[in-house]
Amino acid sequence: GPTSLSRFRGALVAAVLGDCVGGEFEGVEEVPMENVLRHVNSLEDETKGNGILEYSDDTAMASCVVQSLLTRAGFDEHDMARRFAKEYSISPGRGYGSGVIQVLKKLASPHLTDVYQPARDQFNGRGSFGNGGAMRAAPFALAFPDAANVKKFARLGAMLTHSCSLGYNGAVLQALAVHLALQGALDLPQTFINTLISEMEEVESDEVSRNDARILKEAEKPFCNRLHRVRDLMDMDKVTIEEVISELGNGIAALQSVPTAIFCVLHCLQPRQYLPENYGGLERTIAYSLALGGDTDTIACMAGAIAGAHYGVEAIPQPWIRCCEGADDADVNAKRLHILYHQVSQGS
Ligand code: R7I
Ligand code: MG
Ligand code: MG
Repeated sequence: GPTSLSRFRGALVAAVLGDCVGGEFEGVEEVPMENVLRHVNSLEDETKGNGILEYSDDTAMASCVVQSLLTRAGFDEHDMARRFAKEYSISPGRGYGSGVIQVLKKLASPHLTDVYQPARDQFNGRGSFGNGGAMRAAPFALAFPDAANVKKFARLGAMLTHSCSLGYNGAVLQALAVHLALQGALDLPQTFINTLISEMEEVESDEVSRNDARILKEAEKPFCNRLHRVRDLMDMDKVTIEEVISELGNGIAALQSVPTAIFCVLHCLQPRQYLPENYGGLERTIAYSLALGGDTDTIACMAGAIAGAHYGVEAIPQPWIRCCEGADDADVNAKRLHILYHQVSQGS
């Protein structure tokens, strides 16, 4: 049923899977489906397993978000910032974006009073529009039942490293997509995309967002613009990988990856001729995300979170889980978030 434990577990575990499995092709421009299927099918190999695929910054930071939300029973920006900084200092080699490293180093300073300031200093004071806020946004949807809180805290959580509206609004969109998927909203794909569009109409209507879009020479309400393209593409019978990349992107910017991840989920709700018949929707979503190339770990991680919230944990093949570092921890944390979520809903 809606907001079931299975959906919570599916969301967090499939996000880790997307990151770990997608890492293989990160930054590769053209990824033939053949290569994707070879990689994905190798996960079923009995001799693998035991977490041989390592997770990257996507999972490392999402796990900080989860631990912070659980420990503080809500959002605490100082605690979350401290966890990001500590995680980076312990494991700096997880493939972090080249800009965000500066922020993470500054966040480690005990003298820092405004935890949002290091993020504001990025890129000549404009802040990062990378997808690093969005890649770790799913847990906000698993901690707060109320959409207004999901939006508010996903935004603030992203702003600890991404102060450009094109960065943090991507996090809001990703968290909203997971929020809706947890409620079973993907049973009605048209309503799902229309709801996201109307939510983002409001999110992107403020002066800061309008100004950032103007300065960066993007369309007015850039995420809404991309979501309209997602809606057009999902209505098309046949759509090529090239069309998806040229319409939506597969890059490291939130604008070029969050709507793309949402499209991957929508496109894979039904069987596709170029994907194996024995694949369920979740496997299709992950495989398809990798075939787009570009920022594959992050697009598969975000698509995985949304798809996992829709299909539930039972849809994830066990051998995949065994191959991915951090998948078991994510499962345990999903159970804890499920308890927090239902406590919060009783309290409010
Ligand atoms: O967004 P971020 O945390 O990176 C996340 C990505 C994911 O794919 C992860 O898997 C990992 O591989 O990295 O890190 P940032 O450094 O904030 O942003 C990522 C990149 O986007 C930067 O290194 C820049 O190349 C680019 N970028 C910008 N370039 C110019 N001007 C982000 N913001 C700007 C900008 O304002
Ligand atoms: Mg990564
Ligand atoms: Mg990435």
